[in-house]
Amino acid sequence: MERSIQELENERSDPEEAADRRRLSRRHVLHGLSLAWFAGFLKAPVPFGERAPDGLVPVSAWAAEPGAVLAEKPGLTILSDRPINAETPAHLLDDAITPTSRLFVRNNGLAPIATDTGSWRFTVGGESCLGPRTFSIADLKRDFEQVTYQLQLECGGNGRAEFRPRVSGNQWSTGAIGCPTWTGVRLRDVIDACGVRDDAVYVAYRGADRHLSGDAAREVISRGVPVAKAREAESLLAFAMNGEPLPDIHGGPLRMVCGGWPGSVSGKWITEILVRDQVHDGAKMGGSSYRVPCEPVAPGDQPDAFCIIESMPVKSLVTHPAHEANVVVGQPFVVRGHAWAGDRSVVKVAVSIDFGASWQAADLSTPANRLAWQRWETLIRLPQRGYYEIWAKATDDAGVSQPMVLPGWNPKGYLNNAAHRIAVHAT
Ligand SMILES: Nc1nc2c(c(=O)[nH]1)N[C@H]1C(S)=C(S)[C@@H](COP(=O)(O)O)O[C@H]1N2
Ligand SMILES: [Mo]
Repeated sequence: MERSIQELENERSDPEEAADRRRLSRRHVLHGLSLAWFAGFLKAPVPFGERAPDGLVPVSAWAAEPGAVLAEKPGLTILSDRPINAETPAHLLDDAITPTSRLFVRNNGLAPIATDTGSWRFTVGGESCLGPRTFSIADLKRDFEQVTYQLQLECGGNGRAEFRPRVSGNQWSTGAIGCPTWTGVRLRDVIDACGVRDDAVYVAYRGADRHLSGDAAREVISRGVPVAKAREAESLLAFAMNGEPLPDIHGGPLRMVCGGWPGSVSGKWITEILVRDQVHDGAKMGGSSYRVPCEPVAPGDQPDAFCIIESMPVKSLVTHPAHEANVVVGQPFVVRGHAWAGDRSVVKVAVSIDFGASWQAADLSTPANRLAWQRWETLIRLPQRGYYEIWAKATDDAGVSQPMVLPGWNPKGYLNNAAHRIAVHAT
């Protein structure tokens, strides 16, 4: 069906322009398509169509191009292969705990060549560290308490594909999120082992990955978090994921994990931890990297000042049924997914089958621990044959809900937490 929609699209516009649009945009090749036109195309009714906002593009028309596959992660969509970046379709994120084979991959450079756990060493230093130390993975395991938490990891650019005007970078749709379990030691225990001076401001990482240019002197990415975030009980130096040694592709043998913040603070292949007396100034801490306008700007405008992204906003996914599923008219079926809210917790998830005109509350579970996503579930019944969209919207403990449309445009396309929509067909 995707193909024939694209063929129709080609017919009604300049082929070169259409090809360009397809290349540029994976989800919005059909800008301006009306729901009425779509109903005609489907040859099926759109039962709540009259309630839909004017100009709404049906989610079923967001054509996704089939991607190549990663051998160890079947079903993930590859967005780029150098460096490797791959995201997870929503229905493959249905597990309560994200299996390793279904966790997205986001690399800014090339993974290190050698990641031998036995010989791995990293240092703890920086201006505000009294006595720099070097540790092996065995030292960490022996010297510090080992803890396991389930922690969400979401790329700051998750949802970027929807921004208009379009922004550069990997065109993530909804799949740069996962919530596996992580085992390691607490970052605070490790920095305390070097002795933290009172003037400490930031805790940063350096990693062993290689710059795409091949220039060994160029840093790929080196970010961090304020001391208060680093000192939280759940902020880890992790050497295991889902009970197995941390895989190379996810930063093995050692990575930082600071749940609820943009994934870029969770450094992979850790070679250095720095206790800084200033806000860290490593690669991708400045300019528009992982920063958003301090004050909202009009789409396409440059802001006067950028602010570093900290906690991620409230968000949710429908992980079952799969997008484009067929269901039986009148028969109740389970709709479920996850919701998460950065440093906050989720207090409510509501689901709509009539383009947002009415909402029903879902059952919401408590998280496994702080900074873990929460499962939600509800029963839905579709009254008559036709095309429906299921929309899910979460609200956090500060009363903030997801927007229905794209939130504040920003130059790098971060923090899109618009409500997730899937298509279902009742027959
Ligand atoms: N050393 C290093 N750490 C890194 C990155 C990287 O490119 N190099 N990418 C960051 C970004 S932007 C994200 S979203 C997460 C992705 O982690 P994952 O690939 O394990 O899913 O790792 C972060 N840590
Ligand atoms: Mo990221």
